[in-house]
Amino acid sequence: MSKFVISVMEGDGIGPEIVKEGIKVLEEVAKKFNHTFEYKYVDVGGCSIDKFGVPLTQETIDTILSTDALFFGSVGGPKWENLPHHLKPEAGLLGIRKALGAFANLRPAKVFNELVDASTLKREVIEGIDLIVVRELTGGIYFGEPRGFSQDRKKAFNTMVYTDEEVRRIAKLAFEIARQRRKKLTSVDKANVLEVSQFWRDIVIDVSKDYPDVELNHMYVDNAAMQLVRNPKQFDVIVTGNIFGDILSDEASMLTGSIGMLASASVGGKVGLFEPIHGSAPDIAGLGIANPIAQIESLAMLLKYGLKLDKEAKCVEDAVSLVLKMGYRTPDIATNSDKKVNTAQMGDLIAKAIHEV
Ligand code: NAD
Ligand code: IPM
Ligand code: K
Ligand code: MN
Repeated sequence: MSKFVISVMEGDGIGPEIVKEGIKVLEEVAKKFNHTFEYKYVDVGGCSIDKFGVPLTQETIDTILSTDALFFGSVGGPKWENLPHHLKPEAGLLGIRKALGAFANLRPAKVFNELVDASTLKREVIEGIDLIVVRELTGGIYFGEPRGFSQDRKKAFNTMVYTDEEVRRIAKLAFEIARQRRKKLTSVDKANVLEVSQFWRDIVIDVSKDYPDVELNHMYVDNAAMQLVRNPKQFDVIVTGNIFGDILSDEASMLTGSIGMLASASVGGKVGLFEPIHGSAPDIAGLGIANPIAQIESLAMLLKYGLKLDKEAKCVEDAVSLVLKMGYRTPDIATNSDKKVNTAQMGDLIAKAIHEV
């Protein structure tokens, strides 16, 4: 029997609705495998602004740093949209990623056989897809200085900057991941236009010398966006910078049927952060229809990468598969013949399935 302390950040919009389902599933994992999970609830984003006036406090950072992993919902929404950038909910999320040093964001896109028809793409294009986007998460244009508006507001600017160390460490991690998969790495950049991308490419090539067993190719980001829908099966591991990874992973999510399916792990720092790639979905918040699977798959990543509990992680993944096989679907992934369920029902089914796989 082991005891773990998890920080839990429900957040805004659908965040609390789906994080609750994740905890429901984790409690069944605890029973099945005889673990104890202690939870420390924290606020980041809009909920933190409402309580403390800022999207992230030092106390929240310290609490998270004292735990074994961070299970994170989503932040943001129209209520806080007009705040200055450094006070927006999103700044809280960027702040916690940076504070943890979570420089690598792993976003796997795997197509469940049962959901092939839920995708907007043709069956033959997506059947059997298994790719992962490795997104650099604490550098690039998101964090580069200088940034801001000119005083007269006639100009605004951001800076895309990468250091040798930042590119090298994410490249190494991507090669390591590729080595354990199908040994194919695609580095995505815009080296035909941006110096920072040429720099990225040169370093990736340098790192590749230590990985002769991994096949490396380079792709411009505009072409990569096109190739992802034309022939996504050509990809195994994609490594790319912060903003390109943000965009390409939302695109990749639609291969799987819904953005409500795609989980992520932000690793490489002191404490891992595990969250779905989607946001707070203000358009469906409070309706109880959000798909909790991306959040629950993020829990599987927390168990695997955050706590090194491989069996437990696999059990959660298998439970999700089983419920999908049984034909249960939230509205975002439902086709006509499916058994339609809401958020809480989907959570209940997966929690029960933990004991059936
Ligand atoms: P979004 O990902 O919140 O929603 C995009 C669309 O996908 C919406 O139509 C939404 O209903 C749908 N969707 C998302 N998750 C779903 C789920 N689990 N089940 C069913 N449908 C789902 O992106 P957006 O609308 O561009 O952004 C809304 C807010 O979320 C913004 O404030 C944005 O900054 C924030 N955001 C936060 C994160 C994060 O916390 N990591 C990520 C992305 C966006
Ligand atoms: C994501 C989100 C965030 C990002 C925003 C909300 C800061 O889109 O997690 O993908 O751009 O990284
Ligand atoms: K999220
Ligand atoms: Mn995003």
